Amino acid sequence: MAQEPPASHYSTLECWLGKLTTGTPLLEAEVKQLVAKAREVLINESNVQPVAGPVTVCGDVHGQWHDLIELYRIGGSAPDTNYLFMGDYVDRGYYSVETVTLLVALKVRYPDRIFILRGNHESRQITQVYGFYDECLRKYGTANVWKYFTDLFDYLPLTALVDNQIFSLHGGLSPSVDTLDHIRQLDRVQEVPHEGPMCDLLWSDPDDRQGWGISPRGAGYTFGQDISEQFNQKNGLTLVARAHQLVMDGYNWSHEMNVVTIFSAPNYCYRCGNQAAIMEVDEHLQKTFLQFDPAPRRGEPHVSRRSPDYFL
Ligand SMILES: [Mn+2]
Repeated sequence: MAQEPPASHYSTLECWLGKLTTGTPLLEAEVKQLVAKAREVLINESNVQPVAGPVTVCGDVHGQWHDLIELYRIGGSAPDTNYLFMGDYVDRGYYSVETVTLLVALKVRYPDRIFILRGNHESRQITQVYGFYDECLRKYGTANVWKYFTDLFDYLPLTALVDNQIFSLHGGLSPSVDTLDHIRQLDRVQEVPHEGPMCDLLWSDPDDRQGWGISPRGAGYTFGQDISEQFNQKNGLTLVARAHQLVMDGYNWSHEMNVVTIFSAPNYCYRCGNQAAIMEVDEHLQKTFLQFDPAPRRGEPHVSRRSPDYFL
């Protein structure tokens, strides 16, 4: 049996969570400590991490910390609600530091209640282009915090399996992966490769065309309903739940309900006008979608496409 952590472990984490839930970044030395604790938790998780229902499944957050707090308000706080986040915590939004630090701290505080998978943005290469690297430099003055987190990202599980039925991951299926056992055998502790099974799981998208297709993203593949049906049948699954694509209602069924896309960044990039959603899965695997709009940010008027009378 694993050794109980000392009481100071919890009081330190509670202190950090107090800061992080009010939007205060941790000090660089605190991030270093947090990441070391997180590595010890994540290294023991599987590439296909088992998750028990009830659990609330979430898609991309992309540095929209205010909206992550709104997600918690709507979905319920940890540890009363169990969460499974399917990647893309950083980049695009302006609060990647606050967002990823909060999620990692929750993971360390409640390791059996919160699960965080790897998205294609949890990568050294992508974060140098889309915002997280620059944000770390701006907020800390050095790239150390970026280095701590991107080193940690190598340990994030690639996929999860909810009650042996719902296969969850950031992107989608891979032509080089037929079975969950194949995924379990991958060596995931590395930068996201440019091709191959690990890349595909984080980059692929479902498509209306049958079979495998070339992805316009330049990584991963597109896969048709025939592929989803075969994969679900072969692995005894009822559903593939994934994120990675902006969908205007926050969730979108495809492939005759073999696949669902969940996107949890409302008004993505502060201009897309989309709703966000999360998917509650109960102990009988019944699914309920909760949609939400952007949270007001300090110093800005709350402008929502859906409820223009909010500020009248
Ligand atoms: Mn993505």
